[in-house]
Amino acid sequence: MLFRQFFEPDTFTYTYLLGCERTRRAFLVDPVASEVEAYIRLLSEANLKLIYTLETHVHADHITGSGLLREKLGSKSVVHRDAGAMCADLLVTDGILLQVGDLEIEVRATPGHTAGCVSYVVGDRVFTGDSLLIGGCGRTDFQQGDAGLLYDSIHHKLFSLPADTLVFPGHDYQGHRVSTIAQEMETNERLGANKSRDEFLTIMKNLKLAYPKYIDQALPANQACGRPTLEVQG
Ligand SMILES: N[C@@H](CCC(=O)N[C@@H](CS)C(=O)NCC(=O)O)C(=O)O
Ligand SMILES: [Fe+2]
Repeated sequence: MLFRQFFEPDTFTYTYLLGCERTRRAFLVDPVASEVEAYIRLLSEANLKLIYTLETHVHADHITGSGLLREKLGSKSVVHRDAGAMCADLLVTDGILLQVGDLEIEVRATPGHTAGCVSYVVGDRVFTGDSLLIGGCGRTDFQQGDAGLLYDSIHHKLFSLPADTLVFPGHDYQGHRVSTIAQEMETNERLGANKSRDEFLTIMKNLKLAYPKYIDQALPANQACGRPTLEVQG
């Protein structure tokens, strides 16, 4: 398997490229609009065809590159049915399996940060978006966020994965690049060491985070796959 982690420093966003070496088919997880040319360059250098862009959710802090990549490369965008992005090509639900060459992708619904959050399991790794971050988790104070639901999603859908599963998050604000399920179960400040649901709810209620700087542009743009003006023009 070909694997690459990209970092967009303005919004601390991670994007992932996975490719099948045999068929040269590939997909991206959470592409960022401003980085599309870099993805296209790498795909071309590695002789890979982009099949899907997988969104873990409708992002509040940056604009997705899924619409631009669809226009430039013909890739299909994938998002959960409840995410609120009807511009996507495939609307998926919990348990759906997608195949890209020899790579199998399992969709696990992990709502809580938003109503339409999913994680994608590919072999020994899971792409958790903002559901489970390294040492933390996504906030739950907008986009139908629900801290109780997030606790249940993480416990039932992520902490049930094999302990050595690699955790690749949608963001990291401290420079961490990868974790494991075992590491998060032990050391995650909000969820680790068997923290109770009530303890988690109290932590989430008292976060007092600032309003994301790009949310007013990002949400409407991402509901149109990052291409709002084109959607209006039809
Ligand atoms: N300072 C960032 C914050 C972005 C933000 O709130 N990110 C969301 C994900 S969309 C989050 O859940 N962050 C978790 C945290 O900051 O602990 C901004 O203004 O864009
Ligand atoms: Fe988010």
